[in-house]
Amino acid sequence: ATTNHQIYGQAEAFIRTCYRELGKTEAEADRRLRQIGEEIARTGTYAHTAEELTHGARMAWRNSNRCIGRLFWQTLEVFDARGARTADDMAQALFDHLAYATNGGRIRPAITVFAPASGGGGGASAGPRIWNHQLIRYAGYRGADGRVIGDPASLALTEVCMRLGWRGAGGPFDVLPLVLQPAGVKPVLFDIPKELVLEVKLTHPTLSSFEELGLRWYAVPCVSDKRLEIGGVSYPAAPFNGWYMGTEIGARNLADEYRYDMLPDVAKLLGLDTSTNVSLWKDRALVELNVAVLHSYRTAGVSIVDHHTAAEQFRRFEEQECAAGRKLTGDWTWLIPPMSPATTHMWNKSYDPAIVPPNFYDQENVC
Ligand code: HEM
Ligand code: NRG
Repeated sequence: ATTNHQIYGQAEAFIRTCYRELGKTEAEADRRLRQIGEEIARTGTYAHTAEELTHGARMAWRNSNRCIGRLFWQTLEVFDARGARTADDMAQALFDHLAYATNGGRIRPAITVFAPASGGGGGASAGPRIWNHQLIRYAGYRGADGRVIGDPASLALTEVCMRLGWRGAGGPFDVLPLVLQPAGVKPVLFDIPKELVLEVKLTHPTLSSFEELGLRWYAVPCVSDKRLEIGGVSYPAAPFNGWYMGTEIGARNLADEYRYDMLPDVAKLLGLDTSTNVSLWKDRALVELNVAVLHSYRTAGVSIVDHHTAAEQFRRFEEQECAAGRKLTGDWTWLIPPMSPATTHMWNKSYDPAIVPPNFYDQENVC
């Protein structure tokens, strides 16, 4: 359990930095901290102003050590959904988020922040939770023969959804429903309206038979199972999105043996010799699959970044942070892309893995 003293200490560190970055005076920070001190003494916690919430969420993105996309941290749109009480309120806020973020394919980074958890005074609450890993993700079903149809990463959540009454079509790309749990009550399922789920069918710029693989992916990656912590206050439901880096889809989701495992099929399409490692069939299939992902998103007018451009943008972020007098932190193992990592500048560097608040944290799965 966190003590009032600890919360105040974290609030103070946050408010001082936040107010300095926002160009406010020391006197304003002092005044606000007296108010926060009283509120914590009275209730065991405190509520952020809209301005603190917005800048705090942007700082959390800036501090996300695993994220190569941080150059754009100041453009994050922050939706304040702390007032959402029911599962219906939550669903509406998330539908609005998806519509804003998708924007017809010109994806806009955004976060929706639901009510905080509260440790203290007026009744402790673990806060609301979203059971989905991402707002949009494909179901995974285990067939009678033991093989998986769809995304094996979704097997557990798919089972939970079916136990709660959901019936999937049983295909490889069925979008899972939202599983939304307001504080202290049971979760409720919501199908996401089709018009809010933009998807891209995968084609290859020169191999016309590629589309026969029937591959597709969704436009908006929106991670919904992290806990956002700002100034000692925890927000267990705070889904955020940016756009994809192509390798996330082409080198992991569709390529990993424990995900869609498509490299053998792509290699066959390319006529490669899969009987020996030295043909480098996996590497060649990987390149063409990733070419197809980038080509398809571009052609469809859906925002996406290749890993070389993303690395250049991250280098500019490094320079920007240095110029702002802030220490850069990062997780090298996550920052390097899963294809051709040695072609990026990150390869030959090391990064300080310190965790600086505000930030996004792993939390226990609900299911
Ligand atoms: C992780 C790119 C926006 C926070 C990542 C990863 C990539 C990435 C490639 C590694 C994912 C993996 O290996 O599974 C991008 C791009 C963005 C973007 C291209 C475009 C704008 C954002 C935004 C936020 C954010 C808006 C938060 C406000 C994070 C966090 C992680 C992460 C917390 C770690 C996720 C985890 O632990 O699973 N990002 N990102 N990113 N990003 Fe970003
Ligand atoms: N690798 C995951 C998504 C993780 C977050 N990636 C982003 N985040 N691009 C996948 O679905 O492949 N973002 O906020 O843009």
